[in-house]
Amino acid sequence: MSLNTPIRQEKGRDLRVVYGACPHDCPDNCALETQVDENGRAVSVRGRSNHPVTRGWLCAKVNRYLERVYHPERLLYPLRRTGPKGSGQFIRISWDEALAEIAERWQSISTLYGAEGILPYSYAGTLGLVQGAVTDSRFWNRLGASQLIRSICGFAAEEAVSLTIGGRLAPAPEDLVHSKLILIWGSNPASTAPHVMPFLREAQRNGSRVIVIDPIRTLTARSANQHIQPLPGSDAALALSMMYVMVSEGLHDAAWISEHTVGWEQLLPRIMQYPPERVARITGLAVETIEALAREYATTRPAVLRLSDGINRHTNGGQTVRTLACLPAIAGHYGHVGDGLMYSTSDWLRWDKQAVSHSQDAACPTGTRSLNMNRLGSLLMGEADPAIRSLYVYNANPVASAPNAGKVVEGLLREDLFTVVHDLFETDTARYADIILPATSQLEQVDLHKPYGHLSLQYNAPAIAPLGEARSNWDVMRALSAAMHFDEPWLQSDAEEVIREIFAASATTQSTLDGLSVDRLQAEGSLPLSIPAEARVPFAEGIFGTPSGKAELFSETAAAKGYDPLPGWVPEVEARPEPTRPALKDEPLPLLCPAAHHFISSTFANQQTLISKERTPTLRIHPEDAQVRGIRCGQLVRVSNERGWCRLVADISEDVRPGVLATTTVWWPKFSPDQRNVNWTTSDRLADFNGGSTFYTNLVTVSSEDVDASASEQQVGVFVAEA
Ligand SMILES: Nc1nc2c(c(=O)[nH]1)N[C@H]1C(S)=C(S)[C@@H](COP(=O)(O)OP(=O)(O)OC[C@H]3O[C@@H](n4cnc5c(=O)[nH]c(N)nc54)[C@H](O)[C@@H]3O)O[C@H]1N2
Ligand SMILES: Nc1nc2c(c(=O)[nH]1)N[C@H]1C(S)=C(S)[C@@H](COP(=O)(O)OP(=O)(O)OC[C@H]3O[C@@H](n4cnc5c(=O)[nH]c(N)nc54)[C@H](O)[C@@H]3O)O[C@H]1N2
Ligand code: SF4
Ligand SMILES: [Mo]
Repeated sequence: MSLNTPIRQEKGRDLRVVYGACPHDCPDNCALETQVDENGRAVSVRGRSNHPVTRGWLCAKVNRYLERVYHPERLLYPLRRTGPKGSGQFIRISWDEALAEIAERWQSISTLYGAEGILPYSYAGTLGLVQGAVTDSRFWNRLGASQLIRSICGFAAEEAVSLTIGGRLAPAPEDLVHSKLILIWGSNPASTAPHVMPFLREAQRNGSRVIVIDPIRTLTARSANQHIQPLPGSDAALALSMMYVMVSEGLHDAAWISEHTVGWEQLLPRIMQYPPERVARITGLAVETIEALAREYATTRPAVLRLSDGINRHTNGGQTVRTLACLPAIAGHYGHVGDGLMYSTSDWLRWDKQAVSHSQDAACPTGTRSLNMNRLGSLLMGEADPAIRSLYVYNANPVASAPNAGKVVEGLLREDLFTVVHDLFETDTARYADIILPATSQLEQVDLHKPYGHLSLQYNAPAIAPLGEARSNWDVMRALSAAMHFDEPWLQSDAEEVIREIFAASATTQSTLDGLSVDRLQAEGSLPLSIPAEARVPFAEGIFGTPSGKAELFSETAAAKGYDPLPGWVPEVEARPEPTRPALKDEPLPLLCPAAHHFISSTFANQQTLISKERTPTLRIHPEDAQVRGIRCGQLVRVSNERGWCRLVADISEDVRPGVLATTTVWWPKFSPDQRNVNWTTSDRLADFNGGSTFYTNLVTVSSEDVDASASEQQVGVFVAEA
């Protein structure tokens, strides 16, 4: 089955050890080892000790991976709907029946209306090359289905970083120990990239300072040397004001700016519009806090700025990230060990696009339309023209995780929509399916993983046989290709062959693959990318991947796309007019809904042990705001706006500042009060850049009054019982 299978003696038994990779949407992309007993059952999943970032431990979620793999509610067979949509009534059918029915429906849609009437919807289930990227492209390109714009997570930020520094290159987590100042801006690695934390601690032990800038007192903020709590959506103004202070006090790096940037003259007048006195009113921070932050960042060397995608999920998120990406340039913090912008390492290796997708093959129809996944509900409800007649969901749970989820449900209830869901579990989305297909877990499939948070590649060999009749994403694509009579060899090759093909094509242009091979990856599991020590610091030679080869403070490319060519701040589309004034009782407040510690989006949010640790879907509200509204701690409150509502358990807390609300996500609607979660309120409006998502631009009113008291106590009983 797999090549990397050393036998180890443990507890008197011979256990086979299989090397793998964590498939989840997490920058750490841990190297795993699974121990398998003589009956072919996995008995443990651990982090590999010789990996430079995993270092022998896994997070609170994947430590419990076997509970997921052997979960009693794993889907094991294909199912067909028998009751009304959403009723959860299904009967078992065979794979042959399921594939034949899907192929027949899709052939008929293609003939009558065109294959663009079929939309594949997927995102973060697995980030693997085969079970993600190849599955996302090959079959759909051949079919001529609508293309999905994969914008739900970091699309605005990726665009902003590319426009400014020309690519996603970042220092590796290990290099944080060289930083004297680590500025963590709108990012919560203690929960979302936990393997960064030991390096932060080591830096702190060596005397470095960690400053967290986040409206919420997160787990990361608790252990920082300083926590700065601006109002949401105000960060670009804060960064511009830091530049103002630097320029006013002569702390900017004029020599570096003149040599390595374009657009300084144009940016300067913009900076001058952001004196700390003005920005104190925008951010809710003290003038002294802004000044001190600017001075410390400008004068501490090396200083690194860590960003992740959280901060980009606002209507002004693209410009926020673009402004933040300019900060290191103004201070001369690019190109040295321990400095720079720590956003993503994705572009150290770029897979050959044609080998992945075969989109240029003659068999693939060209010019197919692209639809933005953030608009799923609206697309299903008429925005797409021609209409979407069939939806194929895999690697995703949009009823839980998509914005404006109420509208997604409305769309899924359409009688004329043929929905297929491929997942490991009967998610809230699967309940609306006409056909459900069972998916394999990572222990049951082959894949290759490129990280976005470090510099090693991970091969995932299958450790156990598929449970029941579960099939991997790519195996389903191959089966659907056969059912649709697509006979191109690149739709038939198995996962390992696909990996070999893409690896070989990519190795001709990617020097980071020098000396690596698929054979070595299979044998060793994980290998560092080939990056010479002197090339490891991004932009050390002062050359950026932008059109000018410099850090672009002014960007012609941005202008050509219709964006402001300069970094800048605009208020969010939904914002309080006077955000620093105490909020009145009925006044809507901004609600942030970032990542939960024990889930990854909605993945793991159906495991009882992890649900118990996360306790209950809460609304963190400051004591002053709770008092005006007469809200008690532990009470079920209603959170609503024009898009919808949900109910959350009030957690009165100074983790949030007055006028700001927070919850954590993503809870499964079916395990939430009224079977709905916070995404019934979040917006499907698109961000300023690249059609990005805007989950965190969300004004809501909070009230306790319209909740029926007895129902409320009952529900709180259910949801707080495990606390
Ligand atoms: N445990 C866990 N790990 C995960 C995930 C998960 O759900 N759970 N999700 C994975 C995925 S898909 C992703 S994209 C990453 C996300 O990784 P992160 O970006 O670290 O996660 P988020 O929680 O989305 O956002 C980080 C922080 O940004 C803050 N923030 C939001 N708006 C603003 C703002 O306007 N200004 C400032 N300064 N801060 C703001 C939030 O309060 C939050 O604490 O994590 C991945 N890892
Ligand atoms: N309120 C709110 N909503 C958010 C966010 C937020 O911060 N707040 N974050 C957003 C972000 S950053 C992201 S990336 C999205 C993620 O949104 P989604 O991509 O929808 O992620 P999940 O909700 O985790 O759903 C992934 C599904 O894939 C399934 N899966 C896992 N592995 C496989 C596999 O190999 N094959 C198949 N077929 N299925 C598999 C899992 O069981 C799970 O049901 O959520 C977004 N939603
Ligand atoms: S979720 Fe992240 S930290 Fe946890 S095992 Fe996977 S890669 Fe590692
Ligand atoms: Mo994400």
